[in-house]
Parts: sequence; structure tokens; C-alpha cells
Amino acid sequence: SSLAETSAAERTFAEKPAPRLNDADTLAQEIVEKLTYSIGKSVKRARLHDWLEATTLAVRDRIIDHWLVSSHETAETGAKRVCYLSMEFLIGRLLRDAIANLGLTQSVREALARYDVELDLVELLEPDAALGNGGLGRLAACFMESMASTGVPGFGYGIRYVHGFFRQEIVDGRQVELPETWLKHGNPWEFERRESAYEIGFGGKVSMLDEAGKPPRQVWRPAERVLAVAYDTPVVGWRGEHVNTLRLWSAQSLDPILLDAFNAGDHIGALLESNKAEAITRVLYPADSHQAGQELRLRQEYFFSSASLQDIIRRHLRENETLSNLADKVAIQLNDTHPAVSVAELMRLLMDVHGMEWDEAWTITRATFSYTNHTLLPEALETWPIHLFERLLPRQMQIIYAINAVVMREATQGQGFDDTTISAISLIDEGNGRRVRMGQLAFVGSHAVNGVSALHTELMKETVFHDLHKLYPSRIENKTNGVTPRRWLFECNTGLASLIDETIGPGFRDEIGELKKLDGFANDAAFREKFAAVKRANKARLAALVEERLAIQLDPNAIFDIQVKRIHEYKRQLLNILETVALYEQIRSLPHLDWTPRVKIFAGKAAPSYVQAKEIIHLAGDVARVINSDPSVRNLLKVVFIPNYNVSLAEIIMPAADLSEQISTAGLEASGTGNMKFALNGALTIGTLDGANVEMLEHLGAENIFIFGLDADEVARMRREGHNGQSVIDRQPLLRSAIDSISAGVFCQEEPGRYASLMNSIRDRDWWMIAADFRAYWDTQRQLDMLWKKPDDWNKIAVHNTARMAWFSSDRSIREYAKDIWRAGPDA
Ligand code: HBZ
Repeated sequence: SSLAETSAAERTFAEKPAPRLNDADTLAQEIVEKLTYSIGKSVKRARLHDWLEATTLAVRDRIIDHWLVSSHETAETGAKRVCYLSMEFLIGRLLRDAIANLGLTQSVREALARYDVELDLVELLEPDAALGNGGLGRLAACFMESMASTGVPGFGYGIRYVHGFFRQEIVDGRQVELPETWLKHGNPWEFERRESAYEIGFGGKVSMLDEAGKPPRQVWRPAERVLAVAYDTPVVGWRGEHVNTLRLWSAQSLDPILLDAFNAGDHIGALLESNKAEAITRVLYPADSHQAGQELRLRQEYFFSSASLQDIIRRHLRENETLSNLADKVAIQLNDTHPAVSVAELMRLLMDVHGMEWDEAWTITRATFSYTNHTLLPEALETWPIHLFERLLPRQMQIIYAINAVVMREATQGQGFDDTTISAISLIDEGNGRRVRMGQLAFVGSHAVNGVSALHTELMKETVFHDLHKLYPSRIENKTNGVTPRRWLFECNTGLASLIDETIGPGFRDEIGELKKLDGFANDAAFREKFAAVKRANKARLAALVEERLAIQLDPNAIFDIQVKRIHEYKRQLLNILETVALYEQIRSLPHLDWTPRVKIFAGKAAPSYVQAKEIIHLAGDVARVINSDPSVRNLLKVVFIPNYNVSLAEIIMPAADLSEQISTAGLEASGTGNMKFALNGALTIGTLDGANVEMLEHLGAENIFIFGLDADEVARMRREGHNGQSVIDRQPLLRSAIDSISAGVFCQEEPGRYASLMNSIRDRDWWMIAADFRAYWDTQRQLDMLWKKPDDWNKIAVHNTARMAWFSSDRSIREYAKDIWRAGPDA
């Protein structure tokens, strides 16, 4: 039996561990012990990598003590567990987070220093675990940390990709994708659980089994089977009080080698099956804005859904006699529709494997699941061709038809449902060559469905789920996203966190709401001075990184104006670049004016097949090259694109920003979470009324955030009325000149036509309202230029931002989920 899941008989071993002396001496001894006996190196011969591994193993031992206690407490009290099913966990590095939450940072630093090893350098060697694309995956990671920190017994379930999100290099100005090999040096955090392995089937046939004395039932005989093997990583919460488990599945073949084939001389054929099985968990799909659509993706989704549900059921039956109370003991959250096939799979397991009747199984299924939606973009909504679904998962397809019949019946009995509304509700899209709609499946299989910001949730009711919302009017609710203040303030900005300690005392570290006490200090000149000094130091740290990686020098007196996130048309990096070009042209034309110096910083990855997004990256680099080498801008403007944006880079960027760009076309960014990280670290925001920006406005006050442009209703109306970009451009000389320069090849003389089509898309359709919002954006930027010249005013606003962002802690999000949706956790 596994460490974290000891059976009742073994539980006596897991008494609360004796308190340890968490001093540097003990740790030094423990680390050297690991170095010697687990790694087989002497202190003299050890490389920095060996120190990383030894430190991780020593820290891991401390976590395990707490982990066993947490797991046994949950098992013994029969507390309800929360299972968070997510295709992605963008966890980043773990060492700093773990030692900070355990309160060991100083001791570990001192312990290593005895051997002349620097903790900061050791930390840098840890690979950045990028098992996710962007916001959705990072949210899952923040939620795991917050569940542990708020004492919610949580299990994360996902996929142990061999290759996470690709590494981005810029070669000749273009994005190049390279494989990420985060497991190259092994992974000291994880425990392989060979005993927790499940068979996952694909294909084959369904037939009716009619055994004497038993009711007839369907049995699925898959044509293919693969093994799902569990790997567990402990997730330690604040002060180490609670430790949860992140369980990631790896695919293995049941027959590693077909010996008959091998012996017959077919050496390649003998390994085919094993390669095919292992392919399921080999690589993360790098698309965050359109659905992949390939068979392998559906295999991944079913693979981890089925493994997780089998695991949940097995654990439940170990502690309970029956599955009838499953929904009282487990809540399962579906992170977007990627695990939505779970709805059909749980029905299958309950009925076909555990002999439950339809009605009871359906009641339990809906009481157990809940679903979070992260996007309204039509191109990102998952649907699968029926023929593919049926071939790969024939039994689940039958169940989906049966669920559909139940829902259709409810709709026809309901008021005011005509044929059009009924076909909008259907789980089967009959219009596009017959497809299964995963959003509808997740919705009808859940008792609660949530959006990730207030605006997004309202738009869900009006758009994608309009008709299902009419049928089930109390199912949709809002749960605004949050970010963990441990990683995104205490750890990434130790300077600011210590200043807050000195100023209001360390209570905010346990109760983040206390940050509010900082608000009054906005009017304290001496405090503002210190606050600004911390920002300056963080800017210097980022400037050093940019100098080292890109050989570009940044002026710390300039506004650090930063947009970092996935590259997407709706996020409008292009609006930012156009404003940059317009500003460049103005500085050149009117050199006598008192311009405010600015550094425009961009980072982010484009999906490999997203042509326009890749052109935007190319353009940012081209514009940077021309502006940075033009002596006439005299350091008033610099542009940098930092390659390979990831969690670790974000930890350096967030604390260094003066200005945060959150400028999506209104109605399209479901929430955003980078917006929260920046503001928490004292950046001012320039943004549209979109996603969680709307709620930031409420919490910060209108004077502390810089909102511009069309709102979601206006965008929708202009699109309906057939807005055209050219008519706006004709009235805006600055915008026109910027667009004309770019399309004429001013920034790419070697290939003048490079951006013609990108620019034409603004002239013709302007679908993303770039031309429409340009003027308002420009004016707001100039207003910020003026504000920068009054540092007292700027810094007051910056302090208010940090002081008023506590509500955006993911602890608050998790407490809301626990109370309203899961009915689990310490207050349940
Ligand atoms: O989820 C993001 C939203 O765009 C953002 O507004 C929100 O704050 C965040 C957390 O709720 N969505 C994503 O990051 N989506 C994906 O990464 C994605 C990945 C695979 C897909 C589709 C979307 O197939």
C-alpha cells in the first residue's frame, strides 16, 4: 500500500511526527546524508545539480511527515474529498515554494552556505514544470496550492506529460518550437505508485450480456488496453499544515514487448504496441485557443478521466460499503471540458461495472460533478466527430445518446422550448457533420457550472449556454479566479513582502485580507519612498536579465510597460505594438516635447499552427530592432520581446512592472490572472472592461485603474452592425501612419510585404476592434505619461493596488468553491 494511503491496519505508524528542530544544523546534516546515501556523491565532488537533488530530497522528507498526517486525517474523519480533474497543471518550480511554505527558507539557505553553496543558484537549476499552456493550467496549480493552504482535502488529477509546453526560441525573428525535456535529470518530487495502476480500454465492441438470474446488461470489450500508472507529487500548503496530492497518470503498455513477434525477427513490430500506448502521455498539446481535433487528444482526455474515476471509486470502496453515498464523499471538478467524457465514464463504471441502475447512477453523477468554463470563443469549444467518438469509445457514445434522451425529454416538457432551442441544447450537433458537444455534456452532467469572472459568467448565460441556462436556471454561478499570494507575492517579491512585514506586521501572511492595512500608508511619503525603492530593485533585476539574454540595456527611470501572456488576436498585442509605433513616430516628429521614457516589454508563446499570432511575434521583434537602434529616440523608447515566457520568468517580471497591459477585446478574456499578479505587486493597470478587470475596478476604485475603450455590449453591437476598420483609420492620422509604415515595410526592409495581410485585417474587418479602440488607448497611455512625471501620485496608486488586491487571492476562490459547490473543506 502507498505511503499516503495507508490502510487502517497500518495507520498506527502515522502518528503526528515529533516536532523537529528546524535549524540549519539539522538540515545541513540531512542534506549531506541525501547527497551521500541517495545520490552517492561526496561533498567535495558534488555538482550544483547534486545539491539541488539532495536538498529536494531532504525537504521532501519533511513534507512527507505532514503528508501522512493529512491523508490519514481525511481517511479517518471520512471528510469529503475534492478531486480537481485538469488536463493541465502549470506548476513551475517547486523547491522555493515548498521551503517557503514550510518556513525553512532561512535554514536551508544557511545549511547550504556551510558548504559554500548558494540556495538561489540551486533553485535556478530546477526545471520549470510546464504541464500546461497558460491561464487555465496555472489556475489549476494556484488552486492546488490554495486547497492545501486552506485545508481542503484535495486531489489533483492530470497527465504526466514527458514533454511539457515547448521551449520557445526566436530565430531570425520567428518563433521556433523546441521540445521541453523537464524529466531529463529525473524528478525527485514524485513517487511512482506501481500499485495504483488501472487498465484503460479503447475501441472494440459493446454487447448485451444476459446471465441467468441477473438483469441483462451492456458489456464493453475494448480492442486495445493500456495501463495508467500513477505518479504522486505532494503539494504543501502554507505553514505545512496540510499537504495534498497531485496525481499524474503515465501511459504504459500492458505488454512491453511482443515476444512472439520479436522472436520471429520482427524487432520493430514487437515494440509497436508499447510505443502506441506510451504516445498517449508523451506530449502536451500546445494550443490554447482552438481545439486540437486529433484522435490522440481524445485518447488523452479519456485516458486520464477513466484512470482518475477508477482511482476515486477504488478509494471510495476501500472506505465505504456502497457507491450510493459517492456524492457525499467526493466532489469532482471538471477544469473545462477536457475531462468532460468523465460524465459518461462514471455512468459506465457505476452501471456496467458496479451494477447500478440508470436513475441512481444519473443522480449520483450529477451530484458529484461540477464544471468550470474558461472560454466563450467558438473556435475553442470542444466537439468530436461522432464516428471518431463511436470508434474509440463505443459504450460511452451509447451513454451519451441515453443522457441526451433524458435531457431532450426534460426540454420538451419544459415551457417555451421549440425545435431550435431544443437542437441548441442537444449533446449532438447535427449541423456540422454530427459531432458530440463536450460543453453540453459537462453542463448536463453537473450540478453546478461556473464562469471565472462576473462578466464572463453573465455572458455564458447569454451566449454559449443560453438555452441550457433557460432549462436549468439555477445551475450557472460565478467563481471569480484568484492567484496564490504565496508564490505571487511572498516568494517572487521578497523585498515587498518584507517591507509589508515591517509596516503592518506579518499577520497578512496568514490572513491576506490584512493587506488592506497598507492602504493608509499610501499617504505616507517615507513609506512610498521605500515602496518605490523595492520596485526599483525589482526593475534592476529584470533589466539585468534582459541585458544578459538580449544584450539590450534598459533605463530604470523609464516606465516598465509590460504585456506577457499567450499571443492571441483577442488579447491584442497588436494594439500595443501599433501604439508603440505611433509613439515612435511622434517622438521622431516632435523631439522637442517632454516625452516620458518607456520600455515596452512583451513575452508569450504562439500556438505552433496559429499563423497570425506568429506574425505578431515577428512584428514585435522587427519593431524592437528598428526602434532600439534609432539614435533619434534617445532612450525615450525601448522595445523588448523576451523569449520563452514561463512561470519562472513570470516570477521575475511581475514584481518589476510599473504598468500592466490587460487590453483584450471586451467580452473575450474570460478572467485573466496575470492582471491580478501584476496589481498585487504594485503595477498600475491599463485595461479594458473585460474579465476580472471589471472586478478589479470595483475593488481598486476608478482612480486606481486605467480603463479605456469599448465595453462588451458595444463590441457585440458594432460587430452586428458591421463595423469596418478603414472608416475609423481615415479619421485617425496617428493610427493610419503606424499601419501604413508597417505595411510599407519600414520595419522589415528585407521583405517589405511581410505584414501586409496582418495590416489589411485591421483595415477590412477589424474583428478585434483594434482600430476602434486605438484612440482611447492612445489617450489613456498619454495620461499615464503625465502621471509618471508626478511620482508621488503614481506611487500612491501603486500602494493602493497592493493594499486592495487581497480579494483576488485564490484562497478566496477556493473557499467559495468549497462552500457553494463542493460542500467540503474545514467549514463544511
Ligand atoms: O483560463 C484561460 C482564459 O483565457 C483566461 O481568461 C482565464 O483567466 C484562465 C483561467 O480561468 N484559458 C486558457 O488558458 N485556456 C487554455 O489554456 C486552453 C488549453 C487547451 C484548450 C483550450 C484552452 O484546448
